[in-house]
Amino acid sequence: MDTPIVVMLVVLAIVAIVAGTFAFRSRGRIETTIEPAPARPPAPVEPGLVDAIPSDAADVPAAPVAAIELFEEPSGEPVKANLRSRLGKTRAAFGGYLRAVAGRRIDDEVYDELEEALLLADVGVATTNRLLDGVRAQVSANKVTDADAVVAMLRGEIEAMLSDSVDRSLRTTPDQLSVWMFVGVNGVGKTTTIGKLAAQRSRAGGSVMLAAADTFRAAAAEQLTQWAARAGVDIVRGDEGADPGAIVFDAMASATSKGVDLLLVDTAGRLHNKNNLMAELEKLRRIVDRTEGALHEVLLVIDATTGQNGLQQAKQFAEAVDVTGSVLTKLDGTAKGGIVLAIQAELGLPVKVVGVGETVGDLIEFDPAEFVAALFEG
Ligand SMILES: Nc1nc2c(ncn2[C@@H]2O[C@H](COP(=O)(O)OP(=O)(O)OP(=O)(O)O)[C@@H](O)[C@H]2O)c(=O)[nH]1
Ligand SMILES: [Mg+2]
Repeated sequence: MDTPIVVMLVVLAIVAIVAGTFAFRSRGRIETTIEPAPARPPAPVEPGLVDAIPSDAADVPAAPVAAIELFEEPSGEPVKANLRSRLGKTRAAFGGYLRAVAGRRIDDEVYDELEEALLLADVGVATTNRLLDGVRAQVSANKVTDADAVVAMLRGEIEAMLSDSVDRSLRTTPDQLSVWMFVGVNGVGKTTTIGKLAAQRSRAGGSVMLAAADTFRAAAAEQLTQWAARAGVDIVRGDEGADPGAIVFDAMASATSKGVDLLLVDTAGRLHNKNNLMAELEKLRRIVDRTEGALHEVLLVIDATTGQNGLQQAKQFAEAVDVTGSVLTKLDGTAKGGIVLAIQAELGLPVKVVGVGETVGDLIEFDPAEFVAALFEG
C-alpha cells in the first residue's frame, strides 16, 4: 500500500475516533439535562443518616425557585370562621347527653351517660377517666346530689385541663426569620393549613415564604404552589423525588436574603417507612437549625375526624420529633371534637390553631373558653 494512502487512512481513523467520543459525551450531557431529577433513593434507616447531611452549603444541590402563576383571588376579605358555629356536630352529640341528665339526681347512670358522652366525643378512655375521677372527688367533697351540679363540675374539670397555663401562641421573633415546620401523617391537612396561614399572615402585612419539602408526590408541590399563588407569596419547590433537604436549604437562603419574616415548611406525611420519614424530618430540622434561633414552631397536624386512631399515629410523631404544638384540622366535619382534650392530656401538646373548613378564613386560633362554651351551652 502507498504511504500517502496509509497516512490518509490513519488520519481518517483518528478523526472517526475523536468524532465518536465527542458525540457520545454530548449525548450523555443532553440526557442529564432533559431527564427529570432522579428519584431519591430510599433513605437508609440507620441513625447515621442525619449526620450524612453535608455541612458545607456548596454540597447541597440547588432546588429551583418556581415561577408562580397567579390566579384570580376570591373577592373580598375572607370571613374568619366562628368556632362555636363549626362545632355543631360535636355539640349536637355531646349536648344530647347533657340534656338527658339535666334535672336528675346523681346515680351510676348519670356517670354512665357522661362517660358515654365523653367517649363518643373521642376524649379517650384515659382522659375520660381522669375527668370523671375529678368530678367524683368533688361530688363527695361537696356532698352534692343533683346531676346539674355534676355537669357544672365536669365543665370545670375540662376548663382546668385546657387552661394549664400553656402558651398557645404561634411564636415569631420580630425583625428576623421565623420558621414553622408542619409534620403529620398524610392527608391530615398540613398543606391546606400552611396555605391558610400564608394567606392570613400575608394579608396581615407579614412577608411569608413557603418551602415545598414534600417531594414524595408530584401533586404536593403543585397544591402548595396554588396556595402560594392564592396568598400572593413566594414558594421554593423542586421536582418530584428531589431532596427535601436541598429545598429547605434553598428556602432558608432565599428567605434570609429577601428579608422574609416567616417561612412555612411543608413536609411529607408518608415515606417508604416510618423510620425513613422520621429520619428525614430530623434532617430537615437540622438544616433549619443551622440558622440559629430561626426554628420557632414544629407543628404536629392532626385530623380530628380520625379520632383515637389519629391520636395513636400522632403519638408516634410526637415521640420521634420534638414538636411545639398541634394544629387540629377538620373540626367542622366531626362529632369527635373531644380529641382536643386527649391531645392536651395524652400528648401533652397545646392545640394552637384549629381548622374548621377548607377556605382561607377557616383556620382559627384555639380558644379554650370558646370551645368549652360551645360544648356546654347548647
Ligand atoms: N373540612 C375540612 N377539610 C380540611 C381541613 N383541612 C384540610 N382539609 C381537607 O383535607 C384534605 C387533605 O388536606 P391536605 O392539606 O392535602 O393534607 P396533607 O396533610 O397535606 O396531606 P399529604 O400531603 O398527603 O400528607 C384536603 O381535601 C383539604 O381540603 C379542615 O379544617 N376542614
Ligand atoms: Mg400535603
